[in-house]
Amino acid sequence: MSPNLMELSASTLVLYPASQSEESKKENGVLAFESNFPQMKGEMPKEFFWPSGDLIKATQEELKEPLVNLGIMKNGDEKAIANAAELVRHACLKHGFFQVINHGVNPDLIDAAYHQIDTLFNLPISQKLTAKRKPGALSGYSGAHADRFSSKLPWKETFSFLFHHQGFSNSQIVDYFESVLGQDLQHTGRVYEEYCEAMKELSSVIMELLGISLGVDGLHYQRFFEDGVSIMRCNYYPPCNSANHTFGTGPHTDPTSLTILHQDQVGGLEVFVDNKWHAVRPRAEAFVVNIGDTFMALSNGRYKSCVHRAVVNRLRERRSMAYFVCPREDKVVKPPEILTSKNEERKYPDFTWSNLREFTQNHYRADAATLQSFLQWQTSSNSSNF
Ligand SMILES: O=C(O)CCC(=O)C(=O)O
Repeated sequence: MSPNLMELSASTLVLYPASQSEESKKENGVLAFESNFPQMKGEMPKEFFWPSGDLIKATQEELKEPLVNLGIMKNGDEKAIANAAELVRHACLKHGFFQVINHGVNPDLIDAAYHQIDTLFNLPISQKLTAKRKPGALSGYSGAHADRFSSKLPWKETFSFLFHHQGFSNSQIVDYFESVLGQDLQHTGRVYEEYCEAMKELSSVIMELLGISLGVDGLHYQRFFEDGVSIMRCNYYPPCNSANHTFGTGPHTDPTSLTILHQDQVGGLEVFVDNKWHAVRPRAEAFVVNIGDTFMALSNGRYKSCVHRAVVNRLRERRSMAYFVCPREDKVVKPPEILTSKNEERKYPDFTWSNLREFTQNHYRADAATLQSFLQWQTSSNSSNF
């Protein structure tokens, strides 16, 4: 078994606001993390310190990821589409990161979604905890992921929720927000409903381009994700006195298929390429797109799911919004035949997103070796079932 298998018996860090009653501490049971707590103003709690081996600084060189103009996908200019596909192909063979511009998402909607991050994370901790993520679940509020880990905690708060691509009402997110946070959050839910709808459209265009870039029918991946269930995550990184000793998000690859991320202008996203950490320049007009482990398998290992991380800032808070595209959970993940027919071996056996999700949620802390470790785990669980 890999040494990185999760500490399932993680003792939970508890950082309660001084004002919180003993009663409600017991009721909430687990963690509360808020940078406004008096405890967080002084020395950083030891659970947030990362080993020095992990704290390697980024080079001065920014990542040279391409800026792909998606406007050309609408007007059908074949030469322009072929050029864009070539840019994507080159980037995905090397590291799996590119940015998209002229993506068609209304900038006012992006601003509104950022505004709602403030609404969410400014809620009183008691209210945030009513939406606390349950063990093994994908949705809900999490402070520093201390419900899952007991060390190397990330300096952040997150709020995640699911978005079904089809078969659900157009108030699925409003309903979720109301159910976990109450009626006051109806507007927040409406903004994210619209944002996720826009992300779904955008992901479909990117899937078409990825298909073309791999020489696969442009509709193949679009169809594969048609009935998927994606995950939307709002990240809030408070300023941190000990920024050089911790991370906002530790080094990891995304086990999901494709990530479409918007980061604010503070900057902090970094990618590990050619044995160095490179910053990804924040661009208000662009979305950062990266390949996840599941898409790496769908491309038969051609496209890279790269290790990335987010650093925190000593003085400024930072926000980002990540939309993780995922297939329906029981869909079998395998590359299209055209990618394996030319004497090219299958790099990975069939698996379902639901199995990989379970592995990364419950058994393994995502890192560069997630996919390989998952496949070993899957093989050993299958053989122990005989
Ligand atoms: O905030 C960022 O820039 C990166 C976030 C991220 O990698 C994640 O949420 O998985």
